[in-house]
Amino acid sequence: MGGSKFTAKFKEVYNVLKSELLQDPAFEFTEDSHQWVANMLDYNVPGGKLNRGLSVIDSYDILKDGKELSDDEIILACALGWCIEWLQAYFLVLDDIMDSSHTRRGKQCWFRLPKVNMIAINDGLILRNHIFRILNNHFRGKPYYLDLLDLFNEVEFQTASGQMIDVITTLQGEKDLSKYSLSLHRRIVQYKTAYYSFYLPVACALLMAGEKLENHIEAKNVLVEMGTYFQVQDDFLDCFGDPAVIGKVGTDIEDFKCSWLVVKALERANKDQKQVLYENYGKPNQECIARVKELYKILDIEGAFLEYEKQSHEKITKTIEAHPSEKVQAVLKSFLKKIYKRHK
Ligand code: GPP
Ligand code: MG
Ligand code: MG
Ligand code: MG
Repeated sequence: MGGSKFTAKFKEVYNVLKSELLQDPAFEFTEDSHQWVANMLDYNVPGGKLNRGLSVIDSYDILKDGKELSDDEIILACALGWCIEWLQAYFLVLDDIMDSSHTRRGKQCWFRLPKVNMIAINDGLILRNHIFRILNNHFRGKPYYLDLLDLFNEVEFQTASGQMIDVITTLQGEKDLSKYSLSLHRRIVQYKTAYYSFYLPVACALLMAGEKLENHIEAKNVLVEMGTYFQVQDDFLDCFGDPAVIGKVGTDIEDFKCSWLVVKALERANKDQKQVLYENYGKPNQECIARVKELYKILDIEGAFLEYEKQSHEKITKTIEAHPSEKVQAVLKSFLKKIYKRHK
């Protein structure tokens, strides 16, 4: 997990954006609402790994080929990075409600706070709207403003569609678990995770650098591949990660999720072992969860994951090295380095 030389500056820009949003002339804040939004932002926006946000400025820096960035460029790239962190906060607040999760980034999920509860849904909407307030404040008048709006809208649509198939697939799974397959899993994670987590940061940097996105389809394909790999890691960590490190307690087994782990387990299981899965998967019961985890151990799903991780890394590296532009190669490699063999 390589650090970014822009981390300190990036964190400063959060405070600037937050205070701009709290002085938005389109709304007359009362003391209570001012306090609510300030607190809601601090709780949900800055506490993650910041990988997505920092990738915008890291990528932009590489695209500028060693030329020193001006203060203005740094602030703009950081603001765009924060728009992605705001998008992520918005998704996570709502995802935790849908997944009945308990913890996130080492704290109670926002909606679990008694004073918040379903107000979290509206907070999700506020977070979403903040993105377009920030874009309007800082990018209106830039030649790529319209492209940015289109990009954020398209990626949000793809993510919500991915989330839709994530949640409706569990209805299928409840009827017949054997329907879960690698191709179904791939489709879900491509849409729910890869576009917003991997393509979006690099696409933002490309637009800032004056590039047209239709000329970067190959980079997009590699980033979607990386995003898929990233979500397989997320599925693995949901079951085998250390909650103290990943900051969340997994819920995929009891939630009946079409996780990479259950798909692999179905692939490897004999008839009796499949029966164990059918009887215990998707039940909110500690003993059932423990049975499923025990079966994952017996089937060496961890070994299957390590093998997948190695092969996927090799394949992505080869694809990157075949890319015609060395600058784009460097952007993609720096992103891959941030996530390879991650534990959180
Ligand atoms: C990750 O799934 C996907 C998202 C956070 C996108 C949510 C999209 C919405 C439109 C709400 P996950 O549930 O595996 O993530 P985690 O393990 O972090 O809960
Ligand atoms: Mg979730
Ligand atoms: Mg989810
Ligand atoms: Mg997960």
